Amino acid sequence: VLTGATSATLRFPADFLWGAATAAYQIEGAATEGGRTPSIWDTFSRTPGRVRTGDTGDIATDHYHHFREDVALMADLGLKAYRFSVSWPRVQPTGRGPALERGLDFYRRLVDELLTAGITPLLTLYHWDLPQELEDAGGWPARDTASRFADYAALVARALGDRVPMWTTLNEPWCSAFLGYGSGVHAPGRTNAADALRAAHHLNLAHGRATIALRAVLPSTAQLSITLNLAAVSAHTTSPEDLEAARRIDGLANRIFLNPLFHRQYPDDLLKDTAHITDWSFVHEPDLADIGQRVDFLGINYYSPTAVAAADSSRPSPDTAQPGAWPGCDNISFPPVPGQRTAMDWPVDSGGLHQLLLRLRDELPALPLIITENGAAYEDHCEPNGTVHDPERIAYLQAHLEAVHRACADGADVRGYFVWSLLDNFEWAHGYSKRFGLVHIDFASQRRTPKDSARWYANIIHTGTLARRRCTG
Ligand code: GBH
Repeated sequence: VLTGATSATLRFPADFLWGAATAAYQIEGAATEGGRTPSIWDTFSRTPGRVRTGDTGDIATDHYHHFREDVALMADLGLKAYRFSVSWPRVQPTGRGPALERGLDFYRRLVDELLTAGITPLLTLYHWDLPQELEDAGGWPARDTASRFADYAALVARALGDRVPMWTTLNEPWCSAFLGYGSGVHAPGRTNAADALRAAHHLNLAHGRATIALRAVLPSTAQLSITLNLAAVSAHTTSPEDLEAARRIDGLANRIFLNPLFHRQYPDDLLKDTAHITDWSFVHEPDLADIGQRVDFLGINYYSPTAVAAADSSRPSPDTAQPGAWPGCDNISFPPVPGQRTAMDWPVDSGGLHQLLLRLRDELPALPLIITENGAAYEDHCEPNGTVHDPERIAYLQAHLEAVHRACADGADVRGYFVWSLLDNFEWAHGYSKRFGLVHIDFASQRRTPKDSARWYANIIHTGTLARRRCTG
């Protein structure tokens, strides 16, 4: 039971799962070692103009060679859990056929190291690195990719199922579908609204079929999940036009995943709003039963809120919205949310996280939740010895943990929280220019140095309490 220990501190349950997260392409490097083949992110990042300053994940934080040191860092911080992803092309290079045992061995060693350190592994099967061969065969808009993913899931489960207790199928399918095939800002960089919607469905199907495959292989105690980047949507005003705009964005960001996953149907309004783009004939009747498999928890990634308005020429142009990422929403805008911003230019507002958690409490009352990502990039200033004082990051994390605590007190069933990210890393289209880590990386020397925020987080984990911020008026 959640309590305020004193009026000045907030106590979390003793079994709360405190962790940090990473993803394979963002940290591993060793892009051509051990028989690994290119993923769509290798191809994309090697294409001039796609990633800021031409950065690639070829070396990244070289975690592939530094994983023992990185697990030791996690142990120093007292992490209870570590969320990482498996690189599909490292363990099944063509996306089909037998496993590459050398690739699986890397994850066997990593997991063994974690278990020895008393850290619970939370394994994500897909954090955006589709084998390039599967993209060449059609990628996520192709139905077959869902079957390929289920086979890959079974292959990883057979190798690691005896020692990984927590599994996530997909990380943020919204990004894979709508940034990968809609706005083209993420790999594979395609821009077609109908393909983006097809991709979303096939990602849902991939999740469902992989969940069936995992249940068949894993021990009955395994906990299965999917991670969504749900949008904390709010209408800019209560005008009917703004409310309508918010409904449409909610459909494309949230209900396109939540409804098939938990109610075995796509929302009628979404189908209607997008009927001029696609007839949705790629949804076959049995798909919905496959998609709606039971999961043991839902992972939520949250960074900032999403204000939505009907397009209005008197307002500044859309703020965070990626053109093309929202099929059929050309007359909708994202008015800037006032207040502080991170180095990503994302607004800071922990109220959105609280709002989202209460919505899930109301709509999916029996479902345990885990915050699988939350964190912020800031312009870190690194001293010559590697030290980084990052009070803004601490303030961001503090505010969001308070929001989680408040949501729990209000009845949301949140079981854990993972900071994005353990390490500074390859921030996708931004390359290495944005730093989200608790631990600073000197990319020239690969030296790791915990930032002030890492020490602060370690203390929270150690005490299980958060000192409430002084009210500064
Ligand atoms: C996560 O994505 C990723 O899982 C992680 O790998 C990444 O490093 C981390 O966050 C930090 O970026 O402008 O229309 O796209 C978060 C992706 C960012 C997607 C904000 C939605 C706003 C809407 N989200 N974005 S839009």
